[in-house]
Parts: sequence; C-alpha cells; structure tokens
Amino acid sequence: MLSFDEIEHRVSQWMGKKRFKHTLGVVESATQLAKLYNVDVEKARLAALLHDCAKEMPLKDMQALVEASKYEADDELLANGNLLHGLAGMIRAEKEFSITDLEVLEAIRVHTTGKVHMSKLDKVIFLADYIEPNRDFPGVDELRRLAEQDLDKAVLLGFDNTINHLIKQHLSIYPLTILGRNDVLQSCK
Ligand code: DGI
Ligand code: FE
Ligand code: FE
Ligand code: FE
Repeated sequence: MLSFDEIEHRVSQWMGKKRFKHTLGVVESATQLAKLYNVDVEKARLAALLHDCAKEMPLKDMQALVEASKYEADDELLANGNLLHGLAGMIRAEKEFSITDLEVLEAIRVHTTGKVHMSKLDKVIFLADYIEPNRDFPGVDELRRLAEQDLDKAVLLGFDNTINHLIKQHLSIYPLTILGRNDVLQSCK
C-alpha cells in the first residue's frame, strides 16, 4: 500500500493547482473535524485527499470508469460530472491505490450528494469540503462556527445552502440530496 505522501503526489498530478490546494484544505479541515467528533483521523485524511480525485476527468472517462466497474449509477448521476465524480473518485481510489476500507470509499462516494444515514466520517468529509480554508462564499463563516459546535446542524446547513444554490440557478436537485437533508434534519430534533 502506498503512503499518504505517495498518494498525495499522484493525486496532485490528476488536477490543477487550484483544486489541489482545495484538496489539501479539505485534508486540514477533515483532520480538525475528525479529532473534534472522534472520527478515525487517518480515514478522514485519506478520504479527504481522494474525495475529488476524479473531478477533472472528462465526463466520458468518468462514465467509462463506472461502466467498467461493479458499481451502478442512475441516469441522473451518469449525466452530470458534478454528481458523478464522487462515485468515479471512489472507483479510481479503489483501482489505483487498492483502497479497501469501505468507510473511506463510501465517504468519497457520497461527498457531493450526501445520502440517508450518513456515517460520522461521511459527514466530516461532506462538511470539510464545504468549510476548508480556501472556501469563500456568503455564509461560510457561520458554517465554520456551527461545524465546531454541532456536526448534524452544520451538515443540515450545508445541505440547505446547496439546495438553495441549486434552486436559485434553476438546476435539478438530486433526489438523494433531499432525502439526506430530511434525514439529518430528523437527527437535529
Ligand atoms: O467538488 P467540489 O467542487 O469541491 O464540491 P462538491 O463535490 O460538493 O460539488 C460539486 C458541484 O455539484 C457543485 O457545483 C454543486 C453541485 N451539486 C451538489 N449537489 C447537487 C449538485 N448538482 C445537482 N445538479 N444536484 C445536486 O443535488
Ligand atoms: Fe467534489
Ligand atoms: Fe471538493
Ligand atoms: Fe462539496
């Protein structure tokens, strides 16, 4: 198995400078959140490092990777790289680095859409992607504050931000994102 540094080097070659900087920011934020919420730090670091490893592949290549794998994707996921890069990244991580840890692979897979019954590791990666130090959007500071106080409430606010953003742009909302949002809302009560 490759070391973290070796994987980091390979991943850096799969993306532009800006996305690699984002990736290292997600590693940093995921490390902090993992410590705060008693999540395995090594798993969080590895999932964070790999979460966007397929993001800059052409959509056709992502689709080919998924279609050659044992994993299934619905048409909405397959048609949109913004949605598909989680699953494609998971498959790439498994294939290229022989990652077998199912918790790590799952956190990579669901980092964009979320899902129902997210694990604490899933939530840490989902949130770290949102609040890493290079992120700058209206509301990010409130999200950072909340992330230090309550993991579920912060994930809920992340979902709400994404859904609001998609609605404002008249984009479709992936159904699992709505189900994931409603599920974490229940956990907040
Ligand atoms: O890969 P990143 O840019 O770091 O961030 P991400 O993986 O969280 O999100 C990638 C893009 O996917 C972002 O522009 C918003 C979009 N997105 C997130 N959830 C949904 C979505 N797009 C659609 N159509 N539906 C969703 O539910
Ligand atoms: Fe992503
Ligand atoms: Fe990301
Ligand atoms: Fe994200």
